[in-house]
Amino acid sequence: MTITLIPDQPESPTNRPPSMHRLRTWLRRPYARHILIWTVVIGFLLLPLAWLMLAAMNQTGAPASEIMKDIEQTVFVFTIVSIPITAFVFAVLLYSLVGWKQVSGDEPPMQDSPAIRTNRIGVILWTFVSSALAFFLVVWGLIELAQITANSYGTISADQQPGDNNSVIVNVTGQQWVWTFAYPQHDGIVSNVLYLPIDKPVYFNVTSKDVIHSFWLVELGVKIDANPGAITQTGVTPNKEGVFNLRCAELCGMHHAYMETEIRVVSQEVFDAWTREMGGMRTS
Ligand SMILES: [Cu+2]
Repeated sequence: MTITLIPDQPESPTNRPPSMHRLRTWLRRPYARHILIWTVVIGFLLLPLAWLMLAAMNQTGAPASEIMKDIEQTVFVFTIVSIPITAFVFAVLLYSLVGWKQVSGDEPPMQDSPAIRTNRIGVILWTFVSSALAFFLVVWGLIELAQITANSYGTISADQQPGDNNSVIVNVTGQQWVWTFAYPQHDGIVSNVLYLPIDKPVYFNVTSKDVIHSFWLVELGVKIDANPGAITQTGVTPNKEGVFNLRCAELCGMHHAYMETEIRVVSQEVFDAWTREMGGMRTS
């Protein structure tokens, strides 16, 4: 029995050329160059996404608080940081869809140069780059989370909230399918529209009468569960006057989609006038 040696031996651990040489050979392949060019092109095409997202979020008047500003900044940075990897994945996808078609017929394609998956430099490079990007996102996320928690006054229980004139306490109750806001510092007036004075810390004590709801101040970047039998705390300092949206963000039954109302962020004078006016129609 004779053994015929095929001239183009497939690469194996014993005849593998050095990593750098194989990387250069791989980069010389026309498709490798195409994928890299497409990565750059798609990357630039995806860039406007970051601004588009902000425009969509700001349509109804956001950011109306520091918290929302932090959230928007995070969305923006995360979009930018994920663009290189997204662009590369799309470039490979595009090549697989369009470029790969050129290999046709029954013959399997020849191995035209060394495989990239076993290339030490290549493996180290992409592991390092994707890990560095992921690490940056984790660190950014943790810092922003701490910032947002500080701006929403963490979870300060009702008996520890400053009951002075420099802040507003609002007791929020969700029920199928309305929101009710009680102002204990202002003779317990009750409203179905959330009035807030500008530039003053607001503390919310949130609860529910029936099922789980979610108290979402859209343009102010606040969202917390409203649970029956429990009180959840959060807060915000509105820094923009205007009319904003308050929605329920937890599927809570048939009319969940209509469980929304207005947030009116007004000047201190308007707020005081409103509380005086509402004082006359006290329900508590
Ligand atoms: Cu609800």
